[in-house]
Amino acid sequence: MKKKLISVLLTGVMAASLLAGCGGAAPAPAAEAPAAATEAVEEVAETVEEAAEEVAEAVEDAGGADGLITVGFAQVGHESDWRTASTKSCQDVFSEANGYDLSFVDCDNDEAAQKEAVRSFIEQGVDYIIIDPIIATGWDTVLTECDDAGIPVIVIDRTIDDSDKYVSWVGSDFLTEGKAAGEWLKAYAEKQGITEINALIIQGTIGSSAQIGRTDGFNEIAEREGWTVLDQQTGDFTEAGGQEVMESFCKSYEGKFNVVVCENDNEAFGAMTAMDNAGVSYGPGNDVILISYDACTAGLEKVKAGGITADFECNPLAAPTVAGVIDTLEAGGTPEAQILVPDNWYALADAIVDFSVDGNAQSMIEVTDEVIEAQY
Ligand code: GYE
Repeated sequence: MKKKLISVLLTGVMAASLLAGCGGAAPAPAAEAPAAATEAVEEVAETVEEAAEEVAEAVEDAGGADGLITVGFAQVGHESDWRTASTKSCQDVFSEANGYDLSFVDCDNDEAAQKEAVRSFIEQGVDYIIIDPIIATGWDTVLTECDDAGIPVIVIDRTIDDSDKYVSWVGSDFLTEGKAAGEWLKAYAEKQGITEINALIIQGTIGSSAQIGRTDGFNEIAEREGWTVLDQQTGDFTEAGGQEVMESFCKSYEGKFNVVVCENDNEAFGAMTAMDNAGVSYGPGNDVILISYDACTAGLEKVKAGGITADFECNPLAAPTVAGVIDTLEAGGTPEAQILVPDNWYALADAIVDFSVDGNAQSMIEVTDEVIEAQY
């Protein structure tokens, strides 16, 4: 990029000095100026104009006049505390102070709007596109367009199933999160002497890889253990959605359930309101074991207060790792295709039990004020 910039600059300078040379000669009266000389001047003027255009283009290629790396980020939306933390982290990392010019689009959980956002980044000619895919499928066409435009795509958080036209994915292992919740429940129920599990699941946005992994992971353990999953319905990862689904569950399954699994903290907050209104007690030592995912600050506060029995983290701070991927690409290297962000599992002391996932022993973190303080 630098070489190209220097060569077009030189062309411009040479053409300009040629023009200056012509202009410097004692001007002949216009009428007498030989046609050839006029043509020569016009040609040089054209060359200068073209060179100027090329300079502008090369400057743009080299990261804009300000030298910033341009990044477009098509974010899922603003449905949860997790999402707020993810957005903040991206905006902090891809700041001007850090050498980036970020185009951020909140896609409001609208799949079509998300594809449009990506296409607008292609039109802008950004250097890199980051996508947190609302759902896992339907991506190949737009990713082919990114590929054709020569713009590297990095996928953050949720995964894409039907295309491999991206450089790297950085995120959490949702299937492991779901299995961890299931294996924890098995160990915790044993400790509590609970022999029968009748579970209700409030799922995330259907078709998102976070929903698919968590639902499949938990259900795998439920099937293996012969538990009853009474029902599973989506709350779309929102507090309002969680409350609405739980209100209907409380009516349909009154007195029949002893476990509620919410696929994120915000759904759990909504489910807690619905259970409060229906007079159902939940949390350690109460009628219903409440399991949640994300473990953002507000979620851990509910663990500490004895509402959520165990919270399975999904770390939203993947942006620094994505910046590392961009650094590798800028240096001409090949980043890893998949980079996992590690997660922790949280509960109060009494709900901390030993369990393993796929043969790997897991450890849990006891929720204290300091732990909450340190969380995002
Ligand atoms: O769990 C939920 C959010 O994609 C992992 O999306 C993310 C999920 C997260 O809305 O709170």
